[in-house]
Amino acid sequence: MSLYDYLLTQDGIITKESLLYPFEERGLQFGDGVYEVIRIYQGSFDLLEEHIERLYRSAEAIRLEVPFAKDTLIASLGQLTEKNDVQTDAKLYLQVTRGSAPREHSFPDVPSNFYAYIEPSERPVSLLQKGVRTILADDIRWDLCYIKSLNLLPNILAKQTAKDKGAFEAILHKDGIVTEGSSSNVFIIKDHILFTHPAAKNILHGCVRSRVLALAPNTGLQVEETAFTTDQLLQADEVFITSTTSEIMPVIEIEGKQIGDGTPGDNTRALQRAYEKESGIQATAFA
Ligand code: PSZ
Repeated sequence: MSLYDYLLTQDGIITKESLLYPFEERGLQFGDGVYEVIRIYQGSFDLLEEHIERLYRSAEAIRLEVPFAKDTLIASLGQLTEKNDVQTDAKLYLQVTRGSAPREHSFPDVPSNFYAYIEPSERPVSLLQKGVRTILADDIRWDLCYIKSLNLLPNILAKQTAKDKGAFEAILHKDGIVTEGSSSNVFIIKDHILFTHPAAKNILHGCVRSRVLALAPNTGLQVEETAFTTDQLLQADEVFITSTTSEIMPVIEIEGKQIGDGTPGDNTRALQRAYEKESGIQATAFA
């Protein structure tokens, strides 16, 4: 048995090797489903209710039933961490798909498939300290990116292009307006004002994004949920991206152009510290 070998399904907790999906699974054939990634710090979930709320919103938006009531799901995820004896920093992946049935585009009359599993996941401490390089890419996705759907081809292609160019993330823009990253939300700071794209239908409403917006006034920043252009992005005093596993990740370069003096800015650092405190992280990356 390896670390964290148990997963949760609609039929209870089983071992990973006993999960057998039929070849006609709608997640596999259509990407017909939704998912979540939830942070675990030292065995405890972070932002659990926020992620569960978003899961149900995503599922409802594609007329998909989650095969648990919310409180049952939260309790079962707790049992999963206990069964796996999770003590470390980790992440939980969960997905719901429209079940297994002979391949036809329209909905089958079968139950949803659900699974959730846990993997060890260390905080990217060195990158959080130094910051990351990014590229720009066209946002070629559909209109409903607030749905955390399994259809991630444009995101995957943008991320691979970033990786090929030695960058950590691709910052997406539509007609010159920055939307979000391939797997993150994007923020800029200009003259002590924090800007990020509004929580509209064309971006994912990140759980870390919400926490950052709540913490920002305490660090002396004014908050504006207003979209900005790629020019404003490149001219910003500070830039960072956020996600469950990347937390608040400073961006020090975009398309080879340095942001500020090329090191993480003071406001970003203050937010990173506030974030660690808020999520109950014990070992600080910013001593
Ligand atoms: O482990 C990883 O690489 C993760 S865990 C979460 C993400 C990546 N990304 C989530 C995400 C996203 O996929 C898009 C398109 N926009 C924003 C985010 C940030 O969402 P939260 O803050 O909820 O993780």
